[in-house]
Amino acid sequence: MQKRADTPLFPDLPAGASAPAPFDAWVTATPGWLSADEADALLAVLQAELPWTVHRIRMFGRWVDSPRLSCWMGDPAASYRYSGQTFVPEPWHPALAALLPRLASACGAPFNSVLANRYRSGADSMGWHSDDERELGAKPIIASLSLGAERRFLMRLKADHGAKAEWRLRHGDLLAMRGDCQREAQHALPKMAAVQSARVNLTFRWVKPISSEVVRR
Ligand SMILES: [Mn+2]
Repeated sequence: MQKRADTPLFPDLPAGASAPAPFDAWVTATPGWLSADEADALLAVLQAELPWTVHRIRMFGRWVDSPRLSCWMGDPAASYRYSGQTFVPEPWHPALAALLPRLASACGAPFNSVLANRYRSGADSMGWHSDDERELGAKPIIASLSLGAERRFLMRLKADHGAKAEWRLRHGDLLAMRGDCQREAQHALPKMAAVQSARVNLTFRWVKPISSEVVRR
């Protein structure tokens, strides 16, 4: 792959614009996918009603508290097994279940679960990683719906950290990742000291269904 310059980044993706290659093959951004009114209502309901918790995550080989609040929700069949335990998602909040047909139609693929993340302010963040959990399969389609505070979303190639793209994700924006995005690239949500308010990010996924005999809610 051609070596790319470290700059310019992609400071402000206008409506309908696509990312530079090779990221354009993997990422589609749709600014204002939800109207401001819809986004306002959804943000208020989710902040108040989702059972937000601090997840333990593995980063650079260590288990640490995730630097954000999370909630994992979905179909019982979206459960997965890890270290002999079965992890079962929370039942769908109706406001999220109602979005599923629209998301499936926008992305051309169904979703059976959502990892919701709440960044309380610009001090909450997420470091470089890929969404490469085994239960998502080899080429997952992940739909990321942003609500609340505008945040920077960064992507870089695993093989060349200088090859980067950047988006500004705003209230109501949808960003879909597909193809080899998780295999070839990493993404991050950096801290932004000036941001005082919360961002809720909904990442819809398809988890390979496991047998209903294994799953009891
Ligand atoms: Mn991620």
